[in-house]
Amino acid sequence: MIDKRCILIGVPVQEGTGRLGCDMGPSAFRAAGIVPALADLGFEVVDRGNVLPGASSVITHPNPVLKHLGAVAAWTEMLADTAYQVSGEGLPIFLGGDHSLSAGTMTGMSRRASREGRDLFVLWLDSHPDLHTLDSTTSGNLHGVPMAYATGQPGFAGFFPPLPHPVRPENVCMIGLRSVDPAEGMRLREGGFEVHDMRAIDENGIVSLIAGFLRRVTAANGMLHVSLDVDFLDPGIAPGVGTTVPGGATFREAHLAMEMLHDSGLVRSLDLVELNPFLDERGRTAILMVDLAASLMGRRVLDRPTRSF
Ligand code: 4U7
Ligand code: MN
Ligand code: MN
Ligand code: MN
Repeated sequence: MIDKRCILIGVPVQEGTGRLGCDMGPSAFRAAGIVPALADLGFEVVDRGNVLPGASSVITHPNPVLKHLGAVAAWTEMLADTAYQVSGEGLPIFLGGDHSLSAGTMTGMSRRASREGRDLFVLWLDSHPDLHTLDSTTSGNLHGVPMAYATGQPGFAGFFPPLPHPVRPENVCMIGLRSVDPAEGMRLREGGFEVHDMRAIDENGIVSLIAGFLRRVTAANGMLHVSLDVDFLDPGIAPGVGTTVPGGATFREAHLAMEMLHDSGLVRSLDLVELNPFLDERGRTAILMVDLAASLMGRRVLDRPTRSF
């Protein structure tokens, strides 16, 4: 039964960030016990191991700051195919790796949705919107571009793989934003995205924000992809990430979001991204991310084991 099978795909990409270490992410998720955590919930867990991209070519672009464009394009192409295929066999969980991997996973999931005559919706839990284009990024780090690519913003054609099924910005809900660059802010204001920054969580509570979006997904009979960036969480509870931004989601806000996602029954695929085990403290960030994934997959508070680190 497809909905009782989770398929783990390790994606050791780190070319999208400015610092090394995300390539160890998939190993840290396994060491933190992601397989038994899901198996305990009654899932058949298939760990496909780590995937690798095909050979990358050198791609030149007028923006001189871009880093590893050819490599990230190759990861994107491979992951779009992988996400499409694997999502026909179970619920894929992509163990990153940096957030550039979502360029591929959203593209593949969007193709899967279209194949089923449905629309892909994306819940984006991140302190950043990752809405830079290849032209607007000033850091050149391509973990800052996947949302722009997947929603068909201009400037990717000829550099990234073609995008037959762009995600509609109206189908994207971003929660947790607190670091937005000027070019991204412009796209957020004009693009049609549903956007809730940290202040919106403070003022409304995360429940009403998530519930409102889930109602829209249900009404549209949508397929839901969740992309969870470690930096959505407050760095005080999740230090194992390259881009720490103060003032993030609390432990309970994050778990509550996951619990609501589970109850909705709408989630079809999940990215766990940006974990940098080199920067972690005794595995605590990896363990928290595994526990959040378990909450999303149905673990209830009363079943939750106490874990130390
Ligand atoms: B992440 C940034 F400038 N916007 O483009 C950039 F603030 O996947 C950060 O969300 C990108 O962690 C962060 O480099 C990408 C920066
Ligand atoms: Mn991100
Ligand atoms: Mn981020
Ligand atoms: Mn990051």
